[in-house]
Parts: sequence; C-alpha cells; structure tokens
Amino acid sequence: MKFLDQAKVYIRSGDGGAGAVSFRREKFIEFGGPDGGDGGRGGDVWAEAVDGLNTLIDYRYQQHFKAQTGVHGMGRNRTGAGGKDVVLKVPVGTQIFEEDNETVVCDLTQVGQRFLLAKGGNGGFGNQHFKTSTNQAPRRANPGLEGEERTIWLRLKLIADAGLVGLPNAGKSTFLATVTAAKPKIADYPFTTLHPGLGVARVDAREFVIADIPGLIEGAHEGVGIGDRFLGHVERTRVLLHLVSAREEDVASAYETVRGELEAYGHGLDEKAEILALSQADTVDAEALAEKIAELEEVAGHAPMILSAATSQGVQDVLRALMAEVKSARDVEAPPTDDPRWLAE
Ligand SMILES: Nc1nc2c(ncn2[C@@H]2O[C@H](COP(=O)(O)OP(=O)(O)OP(=O)(O)O)[C@@H](O)[C@H]2O)c(=O)[nH]1
Ligand SMILES: [Mg+2]
Repeated sequence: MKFLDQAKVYIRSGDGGAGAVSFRREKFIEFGGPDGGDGGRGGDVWAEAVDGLNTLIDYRYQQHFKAQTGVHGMGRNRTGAGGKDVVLKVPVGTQIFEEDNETVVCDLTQVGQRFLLAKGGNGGFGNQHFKTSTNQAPRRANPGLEGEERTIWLRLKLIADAGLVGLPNAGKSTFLATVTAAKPKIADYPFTTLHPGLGVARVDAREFVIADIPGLIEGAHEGVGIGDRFLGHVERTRVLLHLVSAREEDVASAYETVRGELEAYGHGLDEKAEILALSQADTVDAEALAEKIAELEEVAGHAPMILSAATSQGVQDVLRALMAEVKSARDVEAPPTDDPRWLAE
C-alpha cells in the first residue's frame, strides 16, 4: 500500500523581454532622441496549496512548467508586458524538495499558501536608459535576464480525512472500493481486511482521503479479534463513517459495540464527528429496513443515513456529508512567515 505520492517536475521561469533600440521620429522634430522601451519581466513559477486536492496525480501527466517570456520593449517608450506566471496547484501537505529529493524547499501546510519557486528574469533596459551628455543617441539596449530553471520533487504524505469503522462485514472495504480507486480485499467473512487501506474519494470536484481499517468487535481494546491497534490510523481523521449493516439482527447493539470500543480506545476517537449509516440496505425488505432505522435512531439519538454499495443508494449523500465535515474542520488560515518568497493570500 502506498501512503506516499510523489512527482518530479521541471520548472522554468520566464526570460525577461529585451529592451528596444528606437528613436523618436516625427515630422518637424529633429533629433528626437532615444525612445526604446524596457522589456517586460518574465513570469514567475509559484507553488500554491489549494483546497480539495489530495493527490499529485496531475503531475504524472504534466511534468514541465514554463512561465512566459516577457514581451520586448518597443519604440515610443513602451515597456513590454510581463510574462504570465505559472502556478503549480498542490494539495495541502505537499513538501517540495530540490532535485536531490532531500533538501526541503518548502512545506505547504495550509490552504492558500504560496511559495515562489523560480523568479522571472528582469526585462532589459531600452536605449532611453543609456542616453548621456556625451552620447545622445545610444544604439544600445540590454537583453532581458534569463529565467531560472530547476528540477524539483513534490511529495505528499497522505493523511486520511475520514475513517471507516464498524463491525466485521459491515461493508467498509466495499464502500472504499465503490468511492475510490482503491482495491481492497472484499469477502463475506469477518476480518477480510487485515491492514488499513487508503483511497481518495472525489465529490463535487473536491477530494478527500478515506481510511479503511479492520473490523472492530467487542473487546477489541483488549486485543480481541484484530484488536484496536489500527484505530491509530483514524485518530487524526476529521470524521468517522460508522457503518452498521442492515444484515445485523440487532443493529442497536452492533452500534453500541463499536461505540464502546471507540470509547475504550480513547484518544478523542469517541468525540470525533460521526456519520452513521445503515449499510447493505438492499439486503432487507422495506419493512425490516424501517424497523432497523428506528432502532438505530433510538440508540444513536439521530437517524442514520441509508447506504447500499450494491445499488449505490445513498453513496453520494454519504460522501457529501463526509466532505462537509472534512471541509469545516480544515484550517483555512495561512501563517505569516519571514521568508519573502512566501506569499499568503
Ligand atoms: N448486498 C450487498 N452486499 C454488500 C454491500 N456492501 C458489502 N457487501 C458484501 O458484504 C461482505 C463484506 O464486505 P466487506 O466490504 O469486505 O466488509 P468489511 O466491513 O470491510 O469487513 P472486514 O474487513 O472483515 O471488517 C462482502 O461479501 C460484500 O460483497 C452492499 O451494499 N450490498
Ligand atoms: Mg474490510
């Protein structure tokens, strides 16, 4: 299982535009003097942490990023336009390294943070700058400065935003497989999942990471079953999706068992936001479903969402509910720093 996502990219900031050599030429005006404008600045290359991204997959398809060259200066003292910047949009939590993949360039930890990776070259001076008392008609202008080029590594350590909990066979891995590209093992026996797995879900053009962990049973905190040692993987998530299968005879006690294990584990897991869903809803008839909904509502204090990975009933709604929790918990403030290459929006 890969918890790490990385990409090697080549970046180049824009060259500055060249200054112009030009002289004022108008009817009835003799010796109009130099009027060559300066070249425009080349575009910069920035990295920016944005919300709603969770992979570096885009950088597998595009590895070259070049900012635009500044426009050359022109006659009549016209300065060339600056080249357009290029912004590498990366998920929060992306670290950028030098070509050696060891030296840290920057660590983008909050939404909106921007870091200047390569500054565009300055534009060259036009010949108007070279006018002196002894040389009134300079035929000299500067070329623009070259942009910088470098190869960098982008590295992202995936941290799950949402964690799946429930008894064995509740359909946790099936849910992960339905909403992400992850391919966990799925089977109708308990403890199919032996190791946690991660997947990236996308809803309404936003992404978040879901962690699937082995099922919990009563006594997991004492080591029964696979135990609770994998709960650490969902400790840092923003929200838990608690699945209770409609196949359970007694959904209320299924719910309470898992809640009890979360409480026994501690570390704030029992205080985390929880989305409760009655899963595998397609396996029972309407009457039984209504009963189970009522039982769950009674024990949890609110109605569960209804989910079926088989018919995809409720899948989008559950994803949206999870996303809403993830979003509200995400920090959106960028910290001030002293390095001038940082630009907080
Ligand atoms: N009919 C139906 N079957 C489902 C649904 N979701 C899961 N299943 C089946 O239920 C069984 C258990 O699913 P898993 O996803 O492996 O359950 P799990 O919660 O990951 O189980 P553990 O890893 O053992 O804790 C499998 O046979 C799935 O095919 C569903 O929505 N409808
Ligand atoms: Mg599983």
